Amino acid sequence: MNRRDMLISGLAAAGTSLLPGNSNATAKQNKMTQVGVFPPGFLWGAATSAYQIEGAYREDGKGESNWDRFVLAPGKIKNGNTANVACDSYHRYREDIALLKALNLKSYRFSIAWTRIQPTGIGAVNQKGLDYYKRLTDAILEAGIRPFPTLYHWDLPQELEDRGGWPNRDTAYRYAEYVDIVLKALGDRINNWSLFNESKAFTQLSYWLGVFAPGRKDPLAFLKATHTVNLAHGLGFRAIKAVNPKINVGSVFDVSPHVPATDSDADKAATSAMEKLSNTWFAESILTGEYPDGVLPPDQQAALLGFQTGDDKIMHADLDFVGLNYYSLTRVTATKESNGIPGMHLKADWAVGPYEKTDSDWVIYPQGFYDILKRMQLITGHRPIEIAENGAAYNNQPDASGQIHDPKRIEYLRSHLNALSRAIADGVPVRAYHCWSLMDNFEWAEGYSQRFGLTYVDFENNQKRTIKESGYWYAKVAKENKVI
Ligand code: GCO
Repeated sequence: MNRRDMLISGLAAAGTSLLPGNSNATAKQNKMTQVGVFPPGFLWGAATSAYQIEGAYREDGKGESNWDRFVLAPGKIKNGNTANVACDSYHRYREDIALLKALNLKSYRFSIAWTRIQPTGIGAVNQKGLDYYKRLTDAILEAGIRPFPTLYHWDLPQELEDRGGWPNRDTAYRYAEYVDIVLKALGDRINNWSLFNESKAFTQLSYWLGVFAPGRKDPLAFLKATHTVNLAHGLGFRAIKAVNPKINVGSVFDVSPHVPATDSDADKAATSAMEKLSNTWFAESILTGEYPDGVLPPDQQAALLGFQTGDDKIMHADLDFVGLNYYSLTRVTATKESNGIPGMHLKADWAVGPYEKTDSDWVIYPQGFYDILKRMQLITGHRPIEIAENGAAYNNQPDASGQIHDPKRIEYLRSHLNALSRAIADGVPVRAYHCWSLMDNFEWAEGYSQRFGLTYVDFENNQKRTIKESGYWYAKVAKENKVI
């Protein structure tokens, strides 16, 4: 199952009249600003994550993660792939930093594997793991690039998964301890940290839909997981500030404009609820200490989440910046049957509509990038925004001369960067853009079947990296600070 086929897929193609379009206001603004031109000092980067690129899954004292375990279960990952080796970036990180340099990038978003730092997620620190991230960070800094780590990009120590994973409230406290260890070791050389990657995606896909590790299909466990993750945000935020209050702390949220499948009242109401559960359930709750109304039945909410007195204070974190990931659009339909969340009768899907799609079957909708930035600004306010991910899967292979022509990725990036520049011109304070991804890598349940990289990785032939045509194009954009 494509991991983005949220809830039940297979929505009948519906009319498009309700899709957010190019408003007149936007058209007017376009005339006044130069589309595709970015403010001076705008930061260009690329993103990866530990489990997707590092490999070395048992090296230097690393413990087992939930993904190390999950990939072994038959039928969970396309072609039975694992990330035991992945891009072998654990050993080739210098090569990968050289790629960033060749692409003229000034920010590298990577993630830290908890299991390298605390093999079981509890107690004992593995010094070799900390040393690895020190070496990596120092090499990034030497290259004149900003290190921009994410503390949690989905690879939970298996021991903690065995103890209940994110639905278990205690995991939030384990997470804060891990954050404290990492910051004490690396806080002297890294100034910007993200607490989590895509809280919505991993809680839904791991505990509700069962397509990510550990593969549970339990909507009520999912709700509990969302609350634990929100608590972990507040605890992690304060753990970092206790090490050094000057360090900037943010978190990365995956966001998508939600549109009703038809203009019926039922579809509109369903869209409003699902939109909040997806876009604001984490960001707004963390920033305000309160969950948005209109998602769960008020009289059941505390019990469903395991919300205890004082949790509003624990989960509250006045983040210094917000990371946003944008890929596609979500369409929502009201249904008769429940989707397992009390009070919710709907299904949502983002792979429908009369649009062109990427190779992973995701609808291409650049206007959605503009729309969601304007929407999220209502929640994030004055805080600087960093685009932590945006990109597309196109599976072009090397031609006879070994070059990779991927014109559709260039087109995808061009249209999305143009939309981003319009949002900035219209007042959304975005200061950085990271393309997903620096290189082809392990795409979770899709294994190696989907290539998101600016760089081609030959997984069969010694991991050879080759910059794609889109990589050269993006390098020029980064250098000139404008879309070409
Ligand atoms: C995500 C993750 C990445 C993915 C990328 C493409 O957004 O799901 O942060 O790990 O690989 O988004 O699916």
